[in-house]
Order: sequence, then C-alpha cells, then structure tokens
Amino acid sequence: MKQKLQTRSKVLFADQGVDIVGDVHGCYDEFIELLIRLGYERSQDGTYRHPQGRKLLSLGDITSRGPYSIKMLQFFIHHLSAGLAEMVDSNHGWKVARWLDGRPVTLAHGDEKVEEEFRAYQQEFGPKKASLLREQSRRLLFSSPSHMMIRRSDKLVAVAVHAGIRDDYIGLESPAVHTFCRYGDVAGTGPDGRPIRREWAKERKARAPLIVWGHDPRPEPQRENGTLNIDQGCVFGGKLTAYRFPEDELVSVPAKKNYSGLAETPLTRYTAD
Ligand SMILES: [Mn+2]
Repeated sequence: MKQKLQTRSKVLFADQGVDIVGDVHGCYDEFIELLIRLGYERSQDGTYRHPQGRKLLSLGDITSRGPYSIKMLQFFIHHLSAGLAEMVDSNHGWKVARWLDGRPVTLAHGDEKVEEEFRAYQQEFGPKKASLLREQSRRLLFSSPSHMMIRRSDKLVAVAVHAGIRDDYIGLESPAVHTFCRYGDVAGTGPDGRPIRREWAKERKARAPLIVWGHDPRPEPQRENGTLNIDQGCVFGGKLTAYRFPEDELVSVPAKKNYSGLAETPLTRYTAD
C-alpha cells in the first residue's frame, strides 16, 4: 500500500558541523573515498559516522549516469533513518521517484541506467527484496525537501539546494519553489532540446545567507554573490566536492574516469577554445 508522503523537515542544525556533498551520480567509490578524507569512519552496522558527530548533507542527484545508483540509494536510505545524513530534492531524483511510482516517464540522460540496475538487482535478490528497495527509494526521493536551511546557534547561516533558489523563496514550500530548486531558473528549451539556464547566481542581489548548490558542473568550486557551486562533474571525469561548514573548507577527490560515456560533457565546454 502506497501512503501519502510528507516532505521531511528542511531545517538542519549544524552545531556539530556539516559536510555538504555535490552531485554524486552513482560514483559510489569516489563518494566513500571522500567520506574517508573527511574523517568519517565505518561502524560495525555498516554506517559511516564522524567522530565529532558531523552531519552529511547531499545536494541530490545521487543516481543516474554513473555505475552505482543503487548503492547510493541504499546509503542514503540507511543514513537518513539513522539520523546521520540528509538530502535535498533534485531533477534526477524527482524523475527516478516518479518512475518508481509507476508514472509514465521517459528515462533518459542516464536515468535508464537506474532502471538497468534495478532489473539486475531483482534478478540477483528476487522480487520481494527488489520491491522493498523500490518502495524505500521512492519514499526517500519523494519526501526530500526542496532546499535545506542550515542553522547554527539558532541562526540561519546557509542554504543548501540542488540547482538554485531565489532569496524570497528561502524557507517556503510550494510547487514553484520546488521547481526552481530542482531545475534552477530555466527559461524554456533550446533548439537542441536542452533547457536554457538563466544565471540566477550571477544576478543575485543579496550576499547572505550563503547558498551552496550543484547541478551545473564546473571544473572548480565557484563562489559568486554569496553562492557556492560544488558540482565538479565527478561522473564526467571531474571531481567530487564537499563543502565543510562552519570551517569554510573545500575537499575534493578526483573521478576515477569519465563514466558518462559522453565525449562532450558539461565540463568540456570549459576546456574548448
Ligand atoms: Mn541536476
């Protein structure tokens, strides 16, 4: 029986510190390597915990394009229920959630790899375990808040969001807020079928709170008008980045390879003459 899902709280108390991780896209090996670099330790129950009680926060798009979407889903299912991690909504997350919900969606842009993984999982572990994992994944993805407000000593210090947010949307929850946070400021579709992205960060007037975001890969973390992009396109052969709050530190691990199968990636436009 499918139950109606409530969105999880969008407030994260970061008094012990928080590590915000950019778009993983199934790059599980790099993700674990990053956690180790950040000082997380594997416990007996299989969870990764930080000795100082730091929290892990994902900017979404944990699946698709890369090799281990299911491992990433399982990681966040377990770490969320243990109160160790949080995750915000994202475009791939939303697409996969609707697919798991049985809605008519076309799986493309790497989402078809999630379907392949679920098929292989069912062959290996049987239909009962597969349908349990599908339901847990559906719940995880559908209940993700549009953005996360990070509070410290009871003050709003940062906002974590997948693709972007307007300052007047911070703290609100509505279909328009969800759409903006999931896709960014999209001004329709271009002739190649790809979304035309407006540069919300460039146009931002406010400078606080800090907005940490991903979705739009660039070779290095980029600060602009009180925003910080930490999607370094790991699945495209770039890097996986974490932003540590309140230390204001960036930690990256390099991708082992370009998993996307694409020769032209969102990163190559930065190297082309
Ligand atoms: Mn995205």
